[in-house]
Amino acid sequence: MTHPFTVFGIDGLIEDDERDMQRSVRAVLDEAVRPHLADWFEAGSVPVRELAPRFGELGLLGMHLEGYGCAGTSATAYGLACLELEAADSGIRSLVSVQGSLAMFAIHRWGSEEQKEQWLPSMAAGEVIGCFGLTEQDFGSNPAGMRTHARRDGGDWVLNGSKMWITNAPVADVAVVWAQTERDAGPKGIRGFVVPTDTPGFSAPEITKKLSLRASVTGEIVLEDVRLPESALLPQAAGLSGPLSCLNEARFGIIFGAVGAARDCLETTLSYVRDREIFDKPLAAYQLTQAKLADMSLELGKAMLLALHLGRLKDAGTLRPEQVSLGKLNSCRESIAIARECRTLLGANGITLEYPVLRHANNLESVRTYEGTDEIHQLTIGRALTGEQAFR
Ligand code: TGC
Ligand code: FAD
Repeated sequence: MTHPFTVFGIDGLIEDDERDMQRSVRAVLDEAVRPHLADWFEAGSVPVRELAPRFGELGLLGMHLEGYGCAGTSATAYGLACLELEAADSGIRSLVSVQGSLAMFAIHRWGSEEQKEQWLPSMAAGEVIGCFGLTEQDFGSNPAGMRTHARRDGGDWVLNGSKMWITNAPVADVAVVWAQTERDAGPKGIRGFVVPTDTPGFSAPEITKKLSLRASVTGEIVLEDVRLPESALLPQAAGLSGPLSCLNEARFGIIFGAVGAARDCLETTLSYVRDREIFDKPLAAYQLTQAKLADMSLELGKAMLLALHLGRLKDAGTLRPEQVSLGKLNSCRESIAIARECRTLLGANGITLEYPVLRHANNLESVRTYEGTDEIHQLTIGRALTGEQAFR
């Protein structure tokens, strides 16, 4: 049996140190995460506080950021780590993405020196958990319309409003919250705040009954007269470009991550079809099966090539947001198709948690929705192609 990536010759495109890092991440996941995933998914809970320090030790939190206890790897290496994390479960990759690419990146890119020194080393170690509150109930795809607001009161800021669908909010120690600070300024008035979650007036009820990303904690953020000192404001970010710059980082991780989920589905399925006998011969020996496997391998390999190409562009400092959209759209769209097709080959076994494929397919429903839906990325690519914005 030859691995789809080997057919594509992907191995030669990955540096030795990147492959070593991938192997060590995979080994930790095999030991500490993979055996528990079905139970966590079924229970709808995940031990974030135990996992975060393990991931911190591996240098996975804020992995491609420089200084402040962060590993400072290449972007491509970070992407490959996301691939391994999501090959375990999208919820596990989400934990790392939200911590490193959203909460830590926001502070690293837009924070004051004091904020960086206060928060980043303990977040890199996984001792402090962060979350990132942008989305609101009625403002998901269109965060520019957010209602959460911050008003000046003497030297303080007072925050009121709510955020929805926030990964890790119920377990977080610190939240990066985006709020409107001016009545008539539109998106230009959007500013970011670093909010310790024990601040009076802050609460984060958990969202339950999810059918997707069950091995991940999701919550609301409710802000009722949350009073913060001036030093809580992210001084360098003004306007929507602040949060959107963070989304570029998390979307980049998903480009690789979703490929990992699809790889896991296809590896599981390749092994299954060789063992499964139907009408007295292996399922792998039927032409219809091989056609499915060939088509899935083709899309998986193409998605991986695109991810690596975009990773190298990011490392060269030339990656543009519309290129991130190309990758996020492609990886999510093709990975979910692969997961669903793999499920067909597993028959009834495919609907259980004994195999990871339907867990991945269900997770990928969230992954194709958060960090910009398929349609938002189509419109972003469309805008780059035509010069016309069609969001509004
Ligand atoms: P638009 O007029 O296009 O831009 C407003 C300002 O932002 C700048 N900008 C960007 N800057 C950095 N990176 C980008 N990708 C940027 N895109 C735009 C732009 O230059 C402008 O700057 P300035 O200086 O002129 O003010 O804004 P718009 O209101 O038309 O919105 C565009 C749109 C629809 C693409 C944007 O709102 C969008 O991306 N919507 C989707 C929202 C989204 O993805 N939310 C994700 C929330 S976080 C999350 O889901 C975490 S999931 C957990 C996990 O990751 O695992
Ligand atoms: P909507 O914006 O209501 O979209 C509904 C449909 O309308 C979609 O198909 C969309 O593509 C389409 N649509 C929207 N605009 C247009 C348009 N202009 N033209 C055509 N079609 C359009 N957010 C955070 O801030 N932080 C987090 O940590 C976080 N974690 C999440 C975790 C999970 C498990 C999930 C599911 C979501 C999370 N989100 C988080 C929220 C996520 O970013 C939003 O769900 C996402 O941006 C989409 O917003 P929405 O759900 O409000 O959908």
